[in-house]
Amino acid sequence: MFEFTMVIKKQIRSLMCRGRKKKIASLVIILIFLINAMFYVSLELYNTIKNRNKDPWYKSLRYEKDYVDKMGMRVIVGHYVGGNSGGNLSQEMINTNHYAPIDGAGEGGRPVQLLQREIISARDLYSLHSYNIVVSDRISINRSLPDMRSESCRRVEYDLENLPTASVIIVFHNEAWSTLMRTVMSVLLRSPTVLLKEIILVDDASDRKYLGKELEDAIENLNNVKILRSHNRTGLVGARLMGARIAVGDVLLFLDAHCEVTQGWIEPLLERAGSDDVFICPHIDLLSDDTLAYTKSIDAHWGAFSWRLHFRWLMPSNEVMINKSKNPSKPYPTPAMAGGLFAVRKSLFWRLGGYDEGMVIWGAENLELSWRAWQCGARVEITPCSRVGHIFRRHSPYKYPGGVAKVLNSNLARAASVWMDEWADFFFKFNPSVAAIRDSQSVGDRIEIRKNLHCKNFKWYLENVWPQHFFPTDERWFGRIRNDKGGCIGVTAGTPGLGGPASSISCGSDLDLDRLLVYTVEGKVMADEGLCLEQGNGRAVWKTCTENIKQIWQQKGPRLKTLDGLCLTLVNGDSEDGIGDPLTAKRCLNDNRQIWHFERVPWR
Ligand code: LR7
Ligand code: MN
Repeated sequence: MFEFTMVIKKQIRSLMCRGRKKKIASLVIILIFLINAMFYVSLELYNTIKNRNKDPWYKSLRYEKDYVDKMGMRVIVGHYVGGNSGGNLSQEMINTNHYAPIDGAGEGGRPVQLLQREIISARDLYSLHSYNIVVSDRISINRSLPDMRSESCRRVEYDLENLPTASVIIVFHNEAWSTLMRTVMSVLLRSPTVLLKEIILVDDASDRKYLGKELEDAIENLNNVKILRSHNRTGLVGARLMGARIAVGDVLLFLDAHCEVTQGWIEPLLERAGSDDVFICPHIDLLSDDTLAYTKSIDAHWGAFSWRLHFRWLMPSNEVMINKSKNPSKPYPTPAMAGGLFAVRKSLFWRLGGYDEGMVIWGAENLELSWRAWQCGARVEITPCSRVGHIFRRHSPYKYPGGVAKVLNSNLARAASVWMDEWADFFFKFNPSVAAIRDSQSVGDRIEIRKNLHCKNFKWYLENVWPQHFFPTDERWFGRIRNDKGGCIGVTAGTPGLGGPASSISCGSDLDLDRLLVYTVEGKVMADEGLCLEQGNGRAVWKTCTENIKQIWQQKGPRLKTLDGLCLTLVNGDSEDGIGDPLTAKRCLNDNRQIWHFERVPWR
């Protein structure tokens, strides 16, 4: 009996031992796996942390100008660097559609993050479109987006039966397949069928293979989606006109080819466009060029332009802000539109002269259209209730035949010479490269339109549509303000649109816009981009022009005095010649650092 139990015990022990060995073996395997996983995770973590404080990877690419404006909003870069359209990528890479959606990626407008190793190929492909194509290709063309409207906008009810119908026109040149199709699908998914007559795609001579038959196959089964092709590269104006000519809807509704519309986007546009005297724009939100995340853009903004005629988003006038807070769902006026996204009754579009067909490729047509609208009896407005996302790009991915400067300058020259009167002289005087090609542009037919429509002049436009403008006028002083010690008041190169500390800078030549200032009757010292000299805490600063009394500098003899009696002073800094020294407001003394010489420069 005892023997027997011993044997059993022994067997159990050996069984257990065998079990233990196995257990140990599996434990070792698990441990090896865990160590490996931990190593991988910490490597990823290390990389993320290492990169967190660094600029995102695409910052290493070349851009010409800052593209964030004073409100921290992305703006269109006025002077694009023409793209290299893919540089040394293979033809196969450039011409193939790599759309391969991953379940859930980017849904709800959320960002898509890539792994460290994927970023490398994304970076190589970035130059193709100037946005992250790898990310775009992972997001479903039918992705969901949240309702971006404010409470008050959601409450507005529309009588769909009585709204005019829309022809949505989307022009493109070498757009990515996924962004183009996502634009189309977002319109189809979020527009009531009774309102959407058709979507017209206009291909502006793209040479990417996937935009041929593959695109046609993709839209074949979609209702009312057509495609037109321009065989020569005409530019966005020519392409939009092609679409507009065949449109059958009551309203023309233009979109760029990398947009996504959100819930309820079309009703407010059509309701307002029905009135026949307005070009109505949606509120434009941001689609990240890196992650394609949908983010709301700042609530109150309107469009205008700098002395160099670069489009800018600015803070609307006080009057508009007050009206907006009383009536948050109402459309509000804007001096200029960004250009890509707007609706207009077809009859009004043609009555006011369509577009200037002499404008090639890209640029300035948005200002021309805005001036023409306002000056010829119509309006340009933004409705806060229609929200559309757009991918803002830092530089242009496509080629500019003849060079980007020539293209943009010739378009600007056309717009300015037809609509800006004395301010065209101002623009040409300080932009000699544009003036040089002014005479090569024939704009007779456009001037004819202005005459026939009995349009108002540019002075009327500035005074009535944009009274807060920062351009010189006959009532305003214009020139350089030089300190007795040397150096002039000016915005230091590199001061961001948000403003920054003010110092004196070298005085430059008479044609140097960076040194030239407007001094207004009420005492504001204005520079280009709508920056005003403001009495700060300790140091004078450049800030967006507002009603703030700290922006008033009264001219008392050779001094500039704040309302509390302090004198604008060039602080004694490190310099010999006064250049680079900070500006501040100080107790008035007998000091030539408080003496300013006003050197007038004719503004036109
Ligand atoms: O030769 C061309 N042919 C084209 O068909 C050049 C461009 N295009 C297409 C292009 O594929 C795109 O769909 O035209 C559309 C606009 O070109 P983008 O996206 O390169 O322009 P953008 O968004 O940088 O620039 C803005 O300013 C332009 C000035 O000409 C146009 O008015 C754009 O429509 C306009 N975009 C917007 O207003 C979107 C909101 C941006 C803001 C703020
Ligand atoms: Mn665009």
